[in-house]
Amino acid sequence: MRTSLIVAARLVFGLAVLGGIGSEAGGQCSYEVTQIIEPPACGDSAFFNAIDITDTGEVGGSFTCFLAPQAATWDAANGVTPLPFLSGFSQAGVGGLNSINEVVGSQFSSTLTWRAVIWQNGVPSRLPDWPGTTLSFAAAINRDGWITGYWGNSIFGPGEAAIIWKPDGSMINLNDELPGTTSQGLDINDLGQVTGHFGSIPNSQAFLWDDGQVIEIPLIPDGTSGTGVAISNKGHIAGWGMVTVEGSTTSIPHAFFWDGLTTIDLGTLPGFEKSVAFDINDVGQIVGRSFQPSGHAFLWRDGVMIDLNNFLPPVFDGTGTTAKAINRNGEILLAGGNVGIILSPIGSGPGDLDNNCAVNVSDLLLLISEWGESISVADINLDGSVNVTDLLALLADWG
Ligand SMILES: [Ca+2]
Ligand SMILES: [Ca+2]
Repeated sequence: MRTSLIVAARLVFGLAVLGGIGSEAGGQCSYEVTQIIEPPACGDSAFFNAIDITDTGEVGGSFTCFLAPQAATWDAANGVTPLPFLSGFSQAGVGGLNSINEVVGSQFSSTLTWRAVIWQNGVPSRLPDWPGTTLSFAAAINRDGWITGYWGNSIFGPGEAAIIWKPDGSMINLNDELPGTTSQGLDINDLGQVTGHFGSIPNSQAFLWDDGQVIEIPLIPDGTSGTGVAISNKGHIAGWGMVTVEGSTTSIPHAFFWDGLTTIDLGTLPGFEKSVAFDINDVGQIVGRSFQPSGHAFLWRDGVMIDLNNFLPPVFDGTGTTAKAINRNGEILLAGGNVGIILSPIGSGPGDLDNNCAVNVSDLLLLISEWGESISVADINLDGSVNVTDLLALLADWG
C-alpha cells in the first residue's frame, strides 16, 4: 500500500504541475430532469411528496390520493410503487431509505396514532416501542439498518425523545444522554452518528451524538436556536437555525453548515430572506430551500448558493420548489408543485468525485486525501477501501 501511495503522490504532483492546482474550480454542471408522478389511479387530486434519494437513485416519499398519504418508492424501472399499510393503519409518511430496499417512516391508526415503521423489501413491520410510547417517528436509516427518529408520550408534546433503533431489535434512548428534557433524532450516517436537536423548536440546539459522546453544535453567529437535519459520513452537519434580524426583535430561519469546527451561515438566494437545509453529501454539498414564503430549491457548493429553478423547464416558472436530498453522485431530489423531480448532473462519471461534471486535479486530490478510507466517495468500485483500483478508475475517466 505504501508503494501505491508514493506512486499516487507522484502522479498528483505531475498532474498538478500540468493542470495548475488552484487555478480553476472545475466544471459547471447542467442537469437532466426526471419527473416523478403519482400512479394513474390517483387522478388529478394526487401529488407526490418526495423525501429522500439513495446513492443508487431510488426515491422514497409519499403520494396522496383523496387526502390520505401513502408511503411509496420510485425507481426508473418501476415508477411509483405504493408501500402497504399495516393492518388497522390508514396513513403513512416516509422519513428515509437506504440502498438495500429498507424504507423507514411512520404509519397512523386511529387507536395508536403515529408509530414508527420499517418496510423491508416492501413488507412493513412496526419498530419496537420504548416503554411509555404513545407516538413515534422514524426519520432516517443508514446502510447497516440503524434507524434514528423520536418517540413521544403525548400527541402534542412535550416529551419527544431522540432514539436509535438497531437491527437486532435493541434501542438506545438518546434523550437520556442529551441535555434538556426533549429531543429529536433526524439523521444517522453510516458510522452510526446522529444529528437532530435537543430542546423544543424554536428554543432548540443542534447536536452530534457519537457512541455516547455528545457535541453541542454552536449556533449560527447572531443565532438564537438550531436544529441538525442531516449528517454526512464526514460527521459534517447541515441544518437551520433562527437568527435575529438586525435592528429588529424578529428572528428568521437560516440554513447552516457545520464543518466539525465552525457553524457557517449559508445565507439565502437573492430576493429571499429565509432558508432551511435538508441534506448534505460526503463532499459537503448542501440542498434546501430559500423562501419568503414561496421559495426556490437551492444547492450550496464551494461557498455559493445556486438557484436550482434555473435548471428546470419553463413549466416550473413561478412554482415553489424545495430540494429535499442529494446523493453521492450529486443527484438532487426536489419537491415541486405536485411532483417529485430528480436533477441528474450531465457528464458526471464515476471519477467525478466532487460532482462538478469534470474529472480533474480536484478529484485526484480528493482521492489521495481519502486514501485507505473504508467509507468514502473516493471508493469508486465500492469494495470498502480507497486504493490503486480507484485511482486507475479515476484516471480512466479523466477529462
Ligand atoms: Ca470533479
Ligand atoms: Ca475501492
